[in-house]
Amino acid sequence: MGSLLIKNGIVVTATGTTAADVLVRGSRVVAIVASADDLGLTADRTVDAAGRLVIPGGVDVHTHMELPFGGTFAADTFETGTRAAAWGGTTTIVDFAVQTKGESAMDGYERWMAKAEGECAIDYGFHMITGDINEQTLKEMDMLVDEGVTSFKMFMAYPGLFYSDDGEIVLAMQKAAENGSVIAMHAENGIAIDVFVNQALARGETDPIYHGLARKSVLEGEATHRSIRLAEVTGATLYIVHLSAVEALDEVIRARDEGRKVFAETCPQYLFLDLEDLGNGFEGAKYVCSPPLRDRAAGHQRRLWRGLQTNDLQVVSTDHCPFCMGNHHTFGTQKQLGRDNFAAIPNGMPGVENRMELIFDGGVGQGRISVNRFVEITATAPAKMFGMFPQKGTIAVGSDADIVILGPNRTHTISAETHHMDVDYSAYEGRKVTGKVEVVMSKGKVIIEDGQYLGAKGDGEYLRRGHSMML
Ligand code: DUC
Ligand code: ZN
Ligand code: ZN
Repeated sequence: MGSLLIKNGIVVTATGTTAADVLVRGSRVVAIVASADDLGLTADRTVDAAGRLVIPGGVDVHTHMELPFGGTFAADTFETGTRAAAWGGTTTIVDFAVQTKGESAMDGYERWMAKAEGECAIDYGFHMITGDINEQTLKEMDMLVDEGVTSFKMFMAYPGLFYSDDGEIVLAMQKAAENGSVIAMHAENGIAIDVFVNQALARGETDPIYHGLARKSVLEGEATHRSIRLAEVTGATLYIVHLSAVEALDEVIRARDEGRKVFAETCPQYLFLDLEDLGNGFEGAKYVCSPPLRDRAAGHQRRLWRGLQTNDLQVVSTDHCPFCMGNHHTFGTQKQLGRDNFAAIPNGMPGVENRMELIFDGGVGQGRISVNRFVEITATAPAKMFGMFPQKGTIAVGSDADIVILGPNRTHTISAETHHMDVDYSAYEGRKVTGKVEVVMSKGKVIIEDGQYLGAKGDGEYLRRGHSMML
């Protein structure tokens, strides 16, 4: 691969904004200078970024390509999902490998490695979902850290599926504290939630809206509190995934005020959508995910934005886990599985392609956060949190040339007609956003330009992650 010069743009990182030229040689950034011309720097190719922002490629640390769930699979494969991510300005994902009950964690990891190998458009890493905590799994957690899987997702929800009880969580947290990995927690009290779910169904309340009403925000707060205290007694570093509720945020704020190693992400769906989207009969199935969308009037959205402003929330990821409303060409019927029973609707929604533009528009465009904070929460902090910085998440000499050129004033409308995710609806259909990803570079290769995908499957490589740098 040759050299490439990005000229005349405004280079934005988490810490600064400068008019600068960026020189890329091979897969890395080799110089950031005020004027390449003045220094006589040339390259095989020049890209003019005049009037546009030059930002680090997005890092989405929460995706589920091909996740088996509720009798089907998430609709995007590693091929289609990572390509869609690239279209939206994301150049790194961390997906979730799954250990099922009775299976060895290493076997689960290898299965997921095989699914992704040679398929991805962008670089990818894995967290491990530990679905069966036992002596062997605890040993395998050390082996996985050596493989670059330095974070383990546990579920306080989904009894009978991914659920771990408090004792299992303590054992895994003790191991994580010992080997320096991070526990990523799905914090909803699934045992209590299932009681409300079953009571609703017994009353004949089968529509998607009841998914939102049964999974009470207090029960997210309770589980968040419990996981924080379990992390306290074990010394583990805790990362709360997909935080959606004020009650959970308040627990995170309290823990951070106490100086604890507690971090949290939220997702665009909790910042832009709400409980009302779950209404409108079965149309609401599009928005069934867990935790559920929350009541806007109760202030959840407003508080989440404030959490991002105050750094009580450090990351925005997507929890991209799409299921079709109709039949998926490979996996068949998806959301329809729950037509008469909201509990049977596969949980999840699409978003990997929309995150950067939504947060730029709703965050920077609406004056809620600076452009530097935008870069921080979408790229730099996730890369630091999960041991990929400074290779990923910034534009610096020596970093991978994962770079996005974004037109800050270009407006477009999000739609399933034009998106690239392999799913038949958009959760943001018709939403007009200002700020458009125009050029995307992955490790020095231009993969999106002039409305065309120029990459190939297999461009993306496995990322052996290190330890978290957020401690
Ligand atoms: N939540 C979802 O909405 N989908 C997949 C898993 C999860 O925790
Ligand atoms: Zn989850
Ligand atoms: Zn998830």
